Amino acid sequence: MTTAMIVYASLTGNTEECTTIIEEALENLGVDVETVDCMQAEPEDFLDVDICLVGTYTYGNDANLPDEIVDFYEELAEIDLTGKVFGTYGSGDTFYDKFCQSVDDFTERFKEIGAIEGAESVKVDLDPGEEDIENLNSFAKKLVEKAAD
Ligand code: FMN
Repeated sequence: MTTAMIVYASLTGNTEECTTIIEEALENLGVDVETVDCMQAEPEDFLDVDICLVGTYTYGNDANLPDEIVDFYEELAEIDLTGKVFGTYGSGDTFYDKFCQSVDDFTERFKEIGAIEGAESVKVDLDPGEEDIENLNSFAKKLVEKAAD
């Protein structure tokens, strides 16, 4: 059975909503999914699954990572995920210049540690609408297909 772990950060619930959509999509595709809040997650746990996901919002004056996910981001650099499939997603606000910068930061970090981008990241403007839901479902499907390659 294909396995996945989703690590997420969400302050006002938008990224959490995206997380639930992805979790359900993966489960419907027969994937065994574990979803963990970033404050409870350890990067090493990604070593035990086929698909690694991070969902995060973007915050701060300079498009900073949310405070609660900084440790996870830094510790992620210490592990080797060569050959594992990853996907990133999150909510932001197009009002800001650096829309969903934190999603891009995690994409880069995963690439640095050897993981393979299984699907292009999904960036959602505030809460997920109909089109976003479709994108999140197709994101989940692509990740599963890539993991089966
Ligand atoms: N969104 C961005 O895309 N880029 C930003 O630089 C950014 N900075 C923010 C700074 C502040 C002070 C606040 C309140 C929001 C900012 N946002 C930014 C918007 C949040 O990422 C957005 O509200 C998001 O939906 C929150 O996700 P959550 O509901 O999962 O917490």
